Amino acid sequence: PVVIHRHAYRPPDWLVPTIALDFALDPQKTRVKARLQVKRNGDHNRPLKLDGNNQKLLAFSVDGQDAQSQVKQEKEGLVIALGGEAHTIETEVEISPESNSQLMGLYASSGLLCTQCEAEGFRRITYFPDRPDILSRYTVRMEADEKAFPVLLSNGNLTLEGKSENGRHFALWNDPFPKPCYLFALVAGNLAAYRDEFITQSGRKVALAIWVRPDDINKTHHAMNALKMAMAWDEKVYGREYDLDQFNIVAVDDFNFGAMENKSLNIFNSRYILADPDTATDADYDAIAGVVAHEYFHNWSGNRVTCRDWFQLSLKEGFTVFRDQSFSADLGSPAVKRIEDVRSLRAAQFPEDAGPLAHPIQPDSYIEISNFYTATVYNKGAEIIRMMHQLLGAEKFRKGTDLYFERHDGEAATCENFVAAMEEASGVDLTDFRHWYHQAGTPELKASLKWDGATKTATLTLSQKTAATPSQPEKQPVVLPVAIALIGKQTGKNLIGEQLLTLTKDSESYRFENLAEEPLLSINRHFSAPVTVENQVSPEDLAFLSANDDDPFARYEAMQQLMLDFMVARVRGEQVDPKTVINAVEKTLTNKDLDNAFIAEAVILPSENMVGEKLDIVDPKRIAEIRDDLRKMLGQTLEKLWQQAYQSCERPSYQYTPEAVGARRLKNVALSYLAAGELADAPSIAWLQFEKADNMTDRRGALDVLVNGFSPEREKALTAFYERYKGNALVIDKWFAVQAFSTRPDVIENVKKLAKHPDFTLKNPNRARALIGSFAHNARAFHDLSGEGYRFVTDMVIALDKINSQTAARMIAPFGRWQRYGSDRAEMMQNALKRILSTPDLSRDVFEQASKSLL
Ligand code: HT7
Ligand code: ZN
Repeated sequence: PVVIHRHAYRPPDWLVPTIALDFALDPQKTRVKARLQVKRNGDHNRPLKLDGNNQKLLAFSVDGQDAQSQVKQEKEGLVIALGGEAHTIETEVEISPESNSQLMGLYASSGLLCTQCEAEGFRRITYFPDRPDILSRYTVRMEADEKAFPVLLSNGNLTLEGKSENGRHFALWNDPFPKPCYLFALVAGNLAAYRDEFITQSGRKVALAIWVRPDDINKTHHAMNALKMAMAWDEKVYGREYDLDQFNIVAVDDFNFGAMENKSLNIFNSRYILADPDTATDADYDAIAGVVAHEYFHNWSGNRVTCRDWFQLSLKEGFTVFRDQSFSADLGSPAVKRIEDVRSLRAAQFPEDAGPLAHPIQPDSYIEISNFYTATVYNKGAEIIRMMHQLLGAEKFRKGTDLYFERHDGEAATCENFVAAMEEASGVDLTDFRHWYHQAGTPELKASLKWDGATKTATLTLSQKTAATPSQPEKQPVVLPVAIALIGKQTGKNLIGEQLLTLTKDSESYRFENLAEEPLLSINRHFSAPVTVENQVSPEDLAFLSANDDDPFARYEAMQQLMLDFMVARVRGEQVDPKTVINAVEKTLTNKDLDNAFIAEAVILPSENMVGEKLDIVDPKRIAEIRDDLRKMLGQTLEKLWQQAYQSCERPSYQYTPEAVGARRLKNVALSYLAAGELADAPSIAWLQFEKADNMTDRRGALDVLVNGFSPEREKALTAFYERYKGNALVIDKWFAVQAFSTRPDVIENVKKLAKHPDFTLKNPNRARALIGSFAHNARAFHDLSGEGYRFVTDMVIALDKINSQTAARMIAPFGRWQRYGSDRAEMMQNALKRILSTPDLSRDVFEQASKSLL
């Protein structure tokens, strides 16, 4: 397979200032006519190359003359020599949306026709130079059967619609903003709109519509509210106003990703739009608001200023994730939001950075760009923007983004353009900071604090080290903004306020004088740098910090560290006393100054994977036993407190307010501890909650607990849940996922049975992820020594690759961590990868992930 290198970038030989598309839509056979105005870019005599695959070429002409005999058809496109400076190229192709199971290009989903073009889907619709640095003005004509496809949408403004022959109708759309082809979109189908409007800061009225299946119209209100809040927030915080008269969102059931920011026509996986209390959990509500905001924010960070090439992906994605995270933080509790974001960074990105698929946020090369829509490019990318925000301060950061948007509006830009704008607007030198863009791996930050009682002076030594990653054996020090405080060991007072230390070298020392008392170190407050911290602190001091640190995130961290150290010591066979952990949990649970949402986050144990990351050789079974043991101990010892918490969080009826969401969160955490304590009445409490729940958070919380046990209530609840929601795909996804995540030893047999359930299909990515993706992240089951877990996921990846290679490729990463396991498991994991690689006609996507995972 061809490897694309970052340094091989060359400007395009030909530009395409305008394109007119004409679609004769039909699920089986769609005809696409395209008229491209092409313009030579620079002084050269190279031919015009048009990317294209999966389509039948019916006609090709240059300047109105048939040129089928001159055009060279290659495997991945067309090549034609052109004599002049500007020409008109016309093509006609036939494509089949219905047989497009890859869900890239134009495809059918539950009776709709829709497109997905990022990253390289446009070439599956028509022949075109499919690269993001070619910006074109689009006019689109679409025609379809009026009964089957009454709604016809594309980017920009609707300029004309009307009837044509044979029960067909048409619509004409015109997008005034030049855009790369990955932002092109079209939707046709029987859709209903939930409408609203937004008045921009300059007084322009924007018509908003969320298009869904008519039955789902009442599930769109939350998404619409989120959209309006996001529009107002972007004006207030970034000065960015919406630029067209319409903004449309469409929800589709079959989608490879979360959503897509096509200019003025965002297309969403329906799981990130549809919500009502009966079917969506509080976590779903949060995710919907976050993704709606994310896609909307792309209108500036991604669309008005786009990416020059796909190595710049983090330019739009890292920045936009930072923007959506800040939006959600402003909407609710910033501390809880930060905890959630850091938890997912640690769960998804840290392992990626520590394994064979590690890459910088600007990768050096790729085989298939779809494999680089990763936690690194997105979430580590966001952390890197966040660090710039800290180093510059909010005001200069805003000056930097203003300059960036102004300077590059209407352009395809680079990450370097962004950093340069930040640097220029702020006057802060970011030379060394740029290493973050090209260096993979999570830095380890070592901290040691020495106290001199005689002089009342503390000396803090910070040092950093980044372990080697594939193809990067040597690492340079990176710029680390480390927020610290010193907390008095007696009084619990913050002795120095918060200080931002900027570590730029391998190691540096800092002195703090005239301290009133011996201090404890509060480090990497609010997770100021995306690092792991190595800091020898006793369990007693961690417990003290967990109760006294004035930064809520640091309190959470101290608690997590305390629990993690305990579990790691137990896995290593050390005799450690759980008393300090139990007391710290008790103190947090009974602290009246803390809100429920925070308490819930703080008392959840670090995941099994987090424990595994601390060990040289991972034994998932032993880790699970130790973690279960601690949960049981906490459940039993603090039974009364869990019961109190549970009762105090009960509410007479469902409300969607931050207070009510926090209460439900703590209530369900308390329930899970009661169940972990194996208390005789836990299943009946859970069943009662399940039965009388007036919302999905409580129903799902009860099911999560029951599914791990052997009580008769388990089967009752699973059956009742299925019967209640059959036909509702998004909820049935939960039913599959809950079972795939079960901690019961028979989970593998059950999952294999579920793969044969009439509702299971590999064709729908949400369903495939719900069962296989969830199971592959159920460490104790996936890594079962029988090898059955590996075998099952391997079979599924091979089968899924034929249908949807992008989705299949995303399931390979867990195998790539084989080096971390004992030889018995490692060998089976390697064999699984080899079996995948020996499959005939493997996709580029799966080949890249599996071959890199074996190294
Ligand atoms: N920018 C969007 C990326 C995306 C995507 C990428 C590969 C394959 C399918 C896809 N669907 C959407 C999502 C976002 O970050 O907003
Ligand atoms: Zn994005």
